[in-house]
Amino acid sequence: MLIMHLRREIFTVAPDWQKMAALGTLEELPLEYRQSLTRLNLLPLWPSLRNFLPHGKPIRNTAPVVWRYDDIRPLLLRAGELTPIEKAERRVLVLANPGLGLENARATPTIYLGMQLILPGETAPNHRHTPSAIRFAVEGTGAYTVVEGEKLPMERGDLILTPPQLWHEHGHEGQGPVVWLDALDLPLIHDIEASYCIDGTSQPIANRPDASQTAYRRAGLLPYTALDRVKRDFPLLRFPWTEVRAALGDFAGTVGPGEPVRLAYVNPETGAECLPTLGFSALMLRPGEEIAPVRRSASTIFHVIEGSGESTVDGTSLAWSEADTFATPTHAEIRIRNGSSDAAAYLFAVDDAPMQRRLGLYEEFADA
Ligand code: 1HN
Repeated sequence: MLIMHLRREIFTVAPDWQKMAALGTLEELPLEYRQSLTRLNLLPLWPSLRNFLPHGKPIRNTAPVVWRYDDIRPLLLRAGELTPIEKAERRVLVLANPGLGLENARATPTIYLGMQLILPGETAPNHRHTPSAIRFAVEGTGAYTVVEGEKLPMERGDLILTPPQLWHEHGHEGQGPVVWLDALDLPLIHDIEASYCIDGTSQPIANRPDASQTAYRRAGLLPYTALDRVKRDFPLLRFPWTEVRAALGDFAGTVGPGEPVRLAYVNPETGAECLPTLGFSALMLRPGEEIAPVRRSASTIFHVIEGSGESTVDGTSLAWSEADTFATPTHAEIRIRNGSSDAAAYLFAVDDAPMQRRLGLYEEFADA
């Protein structure tokens, strides 16, 4: 549920003394005092208070940055030659935000992104882990993911959920390379020292293939047995792009010009986001259209499914085309423009709004 938090700012006028008093610095403290603190594992708060708690807006190190698929693809295919799958488990190049330190492997403070390559006949072994993950198919055909015994095809633009602690493994029965985008809440789960995995043997394919997609095929229709039982956390595991694309096209006919044509991927039993920490949506930009989504406290990444165009993120201009991916920080001012005057563009978005909602701090701002 989207809750607007447009607060009337009636308590924000700072008293004069607060504005004038610069806080004390570390250097002002005698060396011997600082050393005593350090010896006892103590730290004075006031020199770093403004860093922990800046006024008005968070400090954002996340760079608005684009990763071009044309740059990634040859290097990923080369990884396919350099590193056999047994030596990689998952053959992935991580999309690391330079503003957050490349070695920290995060696209935004909460979102991990990687491009994964699987070659014909390869498998990526079965495991389950605490971070939540999704796969968004980028290129190729014939790959699949098995989640809790359910075999899910991965065709271009399909969204596959691998929810926290559920068994999952991948394989490729087709021809040519297959590439998908992985998105995980790994940065958060790792930072709270809660990230780990358990390896398993390959899952028997127990259910009918793609059963969840069949059972929840159409919004507004649920398996009858869903009415009188506790709602399931992850009833639907695959969202086929052919269906999402068609839904966006029809929905566009009901949305005024300049208003974002955007559909959220949700749990069909509850209508809530489909994973506990990350949110997923698909956007359509009509020919020549430019949109300015409302400014939000969440960080978001956008992946281009089809088309090309340009975005402005806090004043930084980012050009993008098919299969490119770009990152936007929390609280960012974002404009997205379709560069084509005769074809629609389609974007897939991943954001951390669900985790912010759970923490009670998600906000939308009326100033955009
Ligand atoms: C993972 O489980 C996969 O299952 C890919 O394909 C990337 C990155 C970090 C942690 C777990 C996968 C991952 C990952």
